[in-house]
Amino acid sequence: MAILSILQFPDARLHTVAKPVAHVDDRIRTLTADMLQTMYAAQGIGLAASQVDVHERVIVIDVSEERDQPMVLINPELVWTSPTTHLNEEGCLSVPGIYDGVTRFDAVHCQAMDADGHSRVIKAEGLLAVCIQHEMDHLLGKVFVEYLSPLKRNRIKTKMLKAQREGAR
Ligand code: K1U
Ligand code: ZN
Repeated sequence: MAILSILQFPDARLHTVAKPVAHVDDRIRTLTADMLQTMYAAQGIGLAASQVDVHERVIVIDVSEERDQPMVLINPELVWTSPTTHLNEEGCLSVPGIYDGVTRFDAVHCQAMDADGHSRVIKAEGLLAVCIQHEMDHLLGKVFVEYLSPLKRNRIKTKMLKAQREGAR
């Protein structure tokens, strides 16, 4: 297993639209194992392949307290969304240190394949539902700051570029 490098906003590669996975094979299983290790090392609850510069529809999630319930979602699709929404505080491993409110469906049903290539429907609410929606946005090339006002987004962009310049010194 390996810890992968996470792209940082405003890296243009974060806006790439991911392609469906054609075959769940050992290459994809290695990718999901590496993504889980990367997510746990970064203390995240989710990670999309787009964030590690792999533009295929793969997500890993673990919202459990004990960090012992990894989920792998390959080619995820929302097959049902609740009629109600909620404003949730979100963070992102590609925008470290920034937290803000995003409106999401309260509950979703998501069809996806697991690491064995078996298709299943995940019925999610609460933090899991929020995380699935956040990670599926990444696969569409969308970062959560794009829901914020242009003023906020530009401030975040300036702050991130400054931090990246200082970190590179
Ligand atoms: O996609 C990512 O960058 C991972 C992201 C997922 C996420 C967090 C909160 C709401 C929606 C989606 C993170 O894991 S950010 C890490 C973090 O700060 C956090 C961890 C647990 C709960 C809330 C935030
Ligand atoms: Zn994110």
